[in-house]
Formats: sequence, C-alpha cells, structure tokens
Amino acid sequence: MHRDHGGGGSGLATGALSSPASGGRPARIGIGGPVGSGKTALVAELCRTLADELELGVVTNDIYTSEDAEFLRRAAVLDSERILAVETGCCPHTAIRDDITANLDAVGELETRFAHLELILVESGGDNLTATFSYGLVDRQVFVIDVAGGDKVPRKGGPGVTRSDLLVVNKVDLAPLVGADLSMMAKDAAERRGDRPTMFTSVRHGIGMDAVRRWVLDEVTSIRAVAAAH
Ligand SMILES: Nc1nc2c(ncn2[C@@H]2O[C@H](COP(=O)(O)OP(=O)(O)O)[C@@H](O)[C@H]2O)c(=O)[nH]1
Ligand SMILES: [Mg+2]
Repeated sequence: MHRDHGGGGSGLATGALSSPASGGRPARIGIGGPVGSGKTALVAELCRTLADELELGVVTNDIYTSEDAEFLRRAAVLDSERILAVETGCCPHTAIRDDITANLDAVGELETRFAHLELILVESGGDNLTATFSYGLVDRQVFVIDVAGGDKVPRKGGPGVTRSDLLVVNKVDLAPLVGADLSMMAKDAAERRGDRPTMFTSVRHGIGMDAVRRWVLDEVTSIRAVAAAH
C-alpha cells in the first residue's frame, strides 16, 4: 500500500483552540457509499464551510490513484498538506474495515503534522451498499447514496443504509429527472434506521447542507468531549 503525502511543507496549524469542540484527539468521521454518489463533493463542501470553525484534515481512499485527493487539492478547499491519499491497491472496503493500517497511518501522519486538528474526514474508495467502516478507524460514519441510484435503495437496506450514523441521500436535484419518489425514500429509510438520522441533499446546489454541517459540528463536539474525559 502506498500513501501520497501531498504537496510539501510542514504547514503548521493555527488557532482553533477556542473552538467549542476543543478536547482530546481529533474526531474521525468516515464518508462511505457507492462510487459516484457524491462523497468527494460532500467532503469538499464540508471543508469549505467548516474550515473557519474547525482544524480539518482529510484522508481519501482510491484503489490505484489519488484522484479524489487531487480533486480536493485542485478545489483548494484545504491546504494540500492537510489532504492525504491512501492507495488501497485492493477492494476499497478492505482498507476501511479489515486491514485499516494504511488509513490509521495516514490519520497518525495528519495528527503529527497538525497538533491542533479537531476533525479528520476519511472518504472510502466507494464500493457497493455493503461497505462500512471499522469503528477502530472512525468514530462516526456517514453513508452517501444518491437518488439516481434508484429510489428503492433505502428499502433494500444493507449495513450502510441501516447502521450508518447519518444517511445522506444526495442529488435531490435529479429526482424529477429520474422519477425518484423522495417521500417514499424518506419513509423507507426511517423504517430501516429507527432513530438514526437521514438527510436529503443536493451538494451541488447547496440544498440540505446546513443540516449536515450542524450534525458534523455536534458530533465533533460530543466525540471530543468523550475523548477528553478519558
Ligand atoms: N446533479 C448533481 N450532481 C452531483 C451532486 N453531488 C455530486 N454530483 C456529481 O456527481 C459526480 C460524482 O461525485 P463524486 O463526489 O466524485 O462522487 P464519489 O465517487 O462518491 O466521491 C460528480 O460529477 C459530481 O459533480 C449533486 O448534488 N447533484
Ligand atoms: Mg470520491
């Protein structure tokens, strides 16, 4: 497994000690879901809208490339040395669930580079509906599906849909074009997920992103409070 440590420089962290989320180690939130559902777009948008409030780092996973990391660097949502790419060289879910060593190394490298990190987002390589993160790697996981994948997906279930801490149904702007029934998706998701939240977004058009952003901030606060108490 190879890691791309990004574009040079030690990039010292600044500020953020006054954040409400101050506490122990950085919170780690995994972003999983099928290829093309909008995971990288969501990571970019979260970085863009949270960077003033939180000290952020990102780890991306791709099978043979560092395409997602390069996209994020080009989008300039964070300094490039805050973005690390893990090239899994294997089935993407293996690297986030079975052998998480390369991802833990990347997280550790970010923590070494930036002493005051508060949140590390770990994007999975994108697989199918069964890929979930080990809780040895992340504290919470977000599962991203999109309406173009079919409005039956929440009903079909699978561990990402049923057990993720937050389910994001993205690309609602495409619902009229693909004939997706959003209210049925919401009802099916609620049945499968019990109390766990589901949010409908169009990352591209900024729809629903305030709620996702607030959820992330609340989770970071509670994760770091627990970590600080131990
Ligand atoms: N129409 C629409 N396209 C989106 C939205 N979010 C992401 N996309 C597009 O979907 C494609 C895949 O997105 P990406 O973030 O790379 O997906 P990933 O494979 O899950 O990381 C890209 O062309 C994005 O621009 C959205 O809310 N609406
Ligand atoms: Mg991606």
